[in-house]
Amino acid sequence: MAGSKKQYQFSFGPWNISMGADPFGPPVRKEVAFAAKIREYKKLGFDGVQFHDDDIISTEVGPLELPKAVAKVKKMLDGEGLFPEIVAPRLWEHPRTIDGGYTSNSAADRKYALDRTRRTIDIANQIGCKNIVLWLAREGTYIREAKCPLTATQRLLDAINMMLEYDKNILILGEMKPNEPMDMAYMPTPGHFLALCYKTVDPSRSGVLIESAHSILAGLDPSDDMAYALWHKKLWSVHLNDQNGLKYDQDKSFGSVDLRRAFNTVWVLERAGYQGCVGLDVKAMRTTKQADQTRHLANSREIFLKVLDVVRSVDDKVVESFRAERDYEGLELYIMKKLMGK
Ligand code: GLO
Ligand code: MG
Repeated sequence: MAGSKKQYQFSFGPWNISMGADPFGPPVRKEVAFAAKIREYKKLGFDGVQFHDDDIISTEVGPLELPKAVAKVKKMLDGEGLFPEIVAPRLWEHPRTIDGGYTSNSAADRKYALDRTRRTIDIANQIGCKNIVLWLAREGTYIREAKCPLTATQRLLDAINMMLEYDKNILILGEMKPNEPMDMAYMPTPGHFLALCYKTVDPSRSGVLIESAHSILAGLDPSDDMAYALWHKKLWSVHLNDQNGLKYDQDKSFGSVDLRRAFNTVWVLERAGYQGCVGLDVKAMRTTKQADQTRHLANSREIFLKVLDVVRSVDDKVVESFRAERDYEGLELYIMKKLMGK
């Protein structure tokens, strides 16, 4: 959109500064204390913090001590001039969620998931955040016969309705991913979740967060997934990153694999007047040294802003004339030259 000069706000989660462990090897960098991570945000040009419930307070903290513990973190954010962008129940680490949370076959485990979600909403309220993100990590199966998929769909809808009724101010943002940790997820794509949004008790408070790597893992183009959700007015946050083909979830720096895909992503967000934060769910390489452990965040932000410059230099009239002539060879070269700075 020529002339538009929207200022984007950037966010990431404390988990994006990591110790470099992978399934084949232990940590390779020292742990960074939570408070020290919070002090990195502004230095790196970020304003928003993405949280899991237990990033804010440990699950051990009882309901009576909860307000005081949350207030401590809120004070930390206020002191740094940061805002909490999202809070997500971390429903994939606890022994009670081995077989999923909301879709578990065990009634006791489903109760744990719902109780923990209500607690997450309480935490979000106290820290001043209305965006509740649901990454449905273990809501799927390793073998398809393990659970009833019809029951699972209903249970997911019931869980979301419970949240919307529990607090009339929150927004639910589903973050869909087709696989990993499970072999197959029940809601593999944003499109699946969007269909569910319209069946909830409050579709106006039900939407999505889309992560680039998750779309790529589903064989979809992130910019098309985002455009589709934007058209529905339901793209309320993004996790921009990159992914080298169909393998484990890589969370590479934004644009580092496919710059043209990054261009199309930014182009769509910019043209649609996307209002949410630019979340960067990126991971440092295992080889990264301790001193460089936040470089992937700064780099991803810088790449986004550089790609934004390219997007803003695109002349809509030129694009339209190529389209009108059905000259897509010409249009392709025009875009490629923009990307090459020629
Ligand atoms: C994993 C997800 C994960 C979520 C985060 C917030 O693949 O991308 O990092 O974004 O836990 O719910
Ligand atoms: Mg993510």
